[in-house]
Amino acid sequence: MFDTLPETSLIQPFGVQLDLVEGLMENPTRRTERRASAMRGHYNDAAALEKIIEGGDPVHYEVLEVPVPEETGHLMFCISRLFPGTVGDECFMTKGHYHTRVNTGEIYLALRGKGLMMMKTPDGECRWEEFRPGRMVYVPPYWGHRSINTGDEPLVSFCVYPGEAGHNYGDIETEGFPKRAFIRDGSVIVE
Ligand code: PAN
Ligand code: ZN
Repeated sequence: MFDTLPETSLIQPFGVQLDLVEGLMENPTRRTERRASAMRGHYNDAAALEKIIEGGDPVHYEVLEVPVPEETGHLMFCISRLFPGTVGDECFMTKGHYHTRVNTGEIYLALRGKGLMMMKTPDGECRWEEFRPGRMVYVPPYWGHRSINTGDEPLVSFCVYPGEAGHNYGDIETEGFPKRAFIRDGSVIVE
């Protein structure tokens, strides 16, 4: 009945309840959290980050998932909740990554809060798109991506990406992104 697709596992269909008001996955089977201490090396003001770590090392963001096989044909999906705040005057953000399989894209649907999806290519081209509830952002293949919370409530987004994508954090750690987002005099500045 099917063409041969040897590397794709057959699993049972399932549904997952999302709370679109709070921006929560109600029954995730995996929760990954990153605390401030996981963000060393990413912010402009390293001393300000150390103060936040010394002050209790709060959760910076969390990722809620019901994992499926990380294989071609499957679609990974998750909800990420990035808390509001600044390190110095730089907005809280995720580490960011390229996909290990660089020719895989991703769809983000913003559910709650306000922010930016910052994207870059390996040769340094940089673009960003606004996140606000109901807005979808398409991250094309090859683009590294990082979420940034520019608001004062959690930035919640739902994302979907190919099962085989994988995450490459090392290259972003080395390269950084050409642009950052700051709050200055109450306004969001990207520079
Ligand atoms: C997302 C991200 C999630 C957390 O699921 O993994 O928002 O960001 P970091 O992975 O950069 O810590 C995604 O882009 N997956 O491919
Ligand atoms: Zn991704």
